[in-house]
Amino acid sequence: MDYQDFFRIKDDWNIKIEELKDEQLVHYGSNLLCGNGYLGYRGTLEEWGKDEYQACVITDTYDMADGKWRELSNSPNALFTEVKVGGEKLGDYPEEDLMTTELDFDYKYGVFKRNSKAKNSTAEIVSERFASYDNLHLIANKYQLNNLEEDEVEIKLGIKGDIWDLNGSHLENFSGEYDSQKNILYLKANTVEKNIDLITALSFDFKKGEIESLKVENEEKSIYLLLKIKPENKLVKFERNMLVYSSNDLENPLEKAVEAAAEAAAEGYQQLKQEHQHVWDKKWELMDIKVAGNQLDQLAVHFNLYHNIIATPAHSEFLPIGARGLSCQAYQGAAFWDQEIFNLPMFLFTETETAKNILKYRYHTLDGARKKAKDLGYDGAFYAWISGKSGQELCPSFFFKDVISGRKIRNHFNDWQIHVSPDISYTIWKYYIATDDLDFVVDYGSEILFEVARFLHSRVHYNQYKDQYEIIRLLGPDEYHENVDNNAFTNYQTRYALKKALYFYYKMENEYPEKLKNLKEKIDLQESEVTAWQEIAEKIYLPEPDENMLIEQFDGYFDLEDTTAEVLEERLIDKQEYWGWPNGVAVFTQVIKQADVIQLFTMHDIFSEEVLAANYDYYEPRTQHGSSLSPSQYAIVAARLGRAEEAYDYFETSAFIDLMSTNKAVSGGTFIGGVHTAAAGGIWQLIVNGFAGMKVNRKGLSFMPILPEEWDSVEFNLNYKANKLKIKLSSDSFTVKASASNKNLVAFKVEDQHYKAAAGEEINIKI
Ligand code: IFM
Repeated sequence: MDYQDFFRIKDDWNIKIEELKDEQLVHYGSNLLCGNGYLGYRGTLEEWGKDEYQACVITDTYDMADGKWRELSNSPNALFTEVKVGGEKLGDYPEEDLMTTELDFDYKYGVFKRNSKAKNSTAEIVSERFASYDNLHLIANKYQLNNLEEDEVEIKLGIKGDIWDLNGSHLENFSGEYDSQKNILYLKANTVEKNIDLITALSFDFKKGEIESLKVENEEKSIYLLLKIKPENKLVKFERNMLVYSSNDLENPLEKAVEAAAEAAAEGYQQLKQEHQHVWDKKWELMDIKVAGNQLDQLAVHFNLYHNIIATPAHSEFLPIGARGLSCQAYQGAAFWDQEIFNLPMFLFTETETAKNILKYRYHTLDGARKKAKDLGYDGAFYAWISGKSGQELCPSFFFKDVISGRKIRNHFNDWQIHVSPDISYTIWKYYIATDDLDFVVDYGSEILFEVARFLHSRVHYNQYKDQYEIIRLLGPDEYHENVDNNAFTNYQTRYALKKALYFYYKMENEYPEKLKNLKEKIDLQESEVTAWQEIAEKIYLPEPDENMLIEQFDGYFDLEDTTAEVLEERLIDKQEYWGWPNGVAVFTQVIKQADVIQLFTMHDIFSEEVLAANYDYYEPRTQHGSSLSPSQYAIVAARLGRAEEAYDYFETSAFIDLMSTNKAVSGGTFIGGVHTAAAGGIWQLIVNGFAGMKVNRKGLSFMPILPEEWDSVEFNLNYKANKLKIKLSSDSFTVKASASNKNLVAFKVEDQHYKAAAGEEINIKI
């Protein structure tokens, strides 16, 4: 497959789609998403509707419409537009051959542009929009009709409530109004389950063209204006603003939406855009990664960084990052382990406050995790596999269906995939060593650490014959093998989580005895529990490298049929078949869905290079990369092994998952399309932890740089313990420049040498 089948490169930040392909509509909608962590407006044309996957996903609107999936709701579409020129329809409708369209997306500022030319006349539609970072509730749009040969243009614009929903319609009780004084329309509705009010408002302002008549049309779920316009110098041009507020945002969302719509109209598109760009400029100062020597890769890096940023509700400490961000309703707009292990690291070393917010979200959802533990007969906090706002488990027990028999499949992601809890503890530790923010750990993190330790205590089994603790009946990162015992990744994570809980318990005992006392009272923590954590941490079974240096992914893995994903592919009766539990083609084989032992290596620096190499060589041919999380982790280990070109191949696989739509949009009958935000976050890790070889642990900050030959250099920024560093890596040099505003000397290691960078100092190292 060639990238040009999907897009063209315009420059380092912009892609171009020269001709729309009907079969790529899902893909455009997701990839060309305007978003800001509050909303995600899919990359669709103004005349499109639900058949073209038009949707605008709104954060914090969890609701269940079909009795099964609790997911984010979509807002009605206030950018809807239908045009008739001289009585003839004008627009680029799939399967109607009226126009040709070129799309352009700017990943620097999240600006979507279209340029459509009529086939049978000189008319053009040109429009542009962005989801503002200055006012998160706003999408600003300018829309223009050019070269009109006719004197009469009819425009239907307004707010369309009939939109694409994945699992049932979330809104009811629609009522719309038009305020002719202010030129503002609004549509009010509420969600069907939780009764959240959702207001969509629209202000507009004609800049060219005279409104000759205006009629309001109310439909069941929509409100429109039918306008007759006289073009001015063959032009019609208007600006408009879509505003969305919900009753979860504030008490009177209607008043606010109307007020904000009027304010936006008064400011005008250009001014709004400048304010929005200013916020992005500040973000890119911290988060940009510059790749020299390959413009396609640079563009792909920008694409991925952009999507990781807009998926993240940085404005709130109460909301999760969805596995598909706000690109659609798939994966319920909810957090998986992806959030801490894939999305967060980029923020941790750039926009640290956002990393803190993400962890605070886990603090605020402790009750949901406690409930899950209790419901399943455990103690402490068992974090949801799929976590929405409350933290209660959103993962339905029946997720996939057997596409051959049509019968539903009981998956155990919700009760056996336990590593999400220690993954959160792991990340609290990483946050602590990268920021020295002990206050956060004492005030928030410690409660999570203790409750997770408690959960793990109640989840492990003591094997009296071996005098060791084991974890039976679980699934690790590789989701094709459910119901296994002693998944290496999970067992190592468990020990880690227990040790970090103990570390902070004793630290607080010494340094914050009063706070520890209060917390112990709050969660009724007993000394005997802490003693037990110590014992489990010492005696938990940790699969060690065997005589071939191999770590067994779980008990008995090496006894399974040894084959490859390609062979299994041929055994499929139906291409859509689910490969995992209980009897999918991979279950009784060594073929794994995603990095598992390799995931352990990217997160724990405790194994020798020999062990890394042996396991990489073993597991790599057996990994299907059926999860978008997988390639970035293989790339990191490949880079650590000095295999720059293999790492680069995995970079390409990971970076283009969405750009070239390589992952399936439907699995086991369930829609799983949309932007793969973990892969997007994985690109940052792959470059920083892989090619630059950055590690941050108690020993400090270190790098093992290696550059693929396709690139001349890579540059990125780090925020490490509140000091800023600019890093530049080329094939023979590694440069660290400490910001002049740094308060401390920054110590770091490159390969085997130690360095210290004073404020303003630049250190060039030959590699
Ligand atoms: O969390 C992942 C999991 O590891 C693989 N399946 C998809 C989930 C969401 O991205």
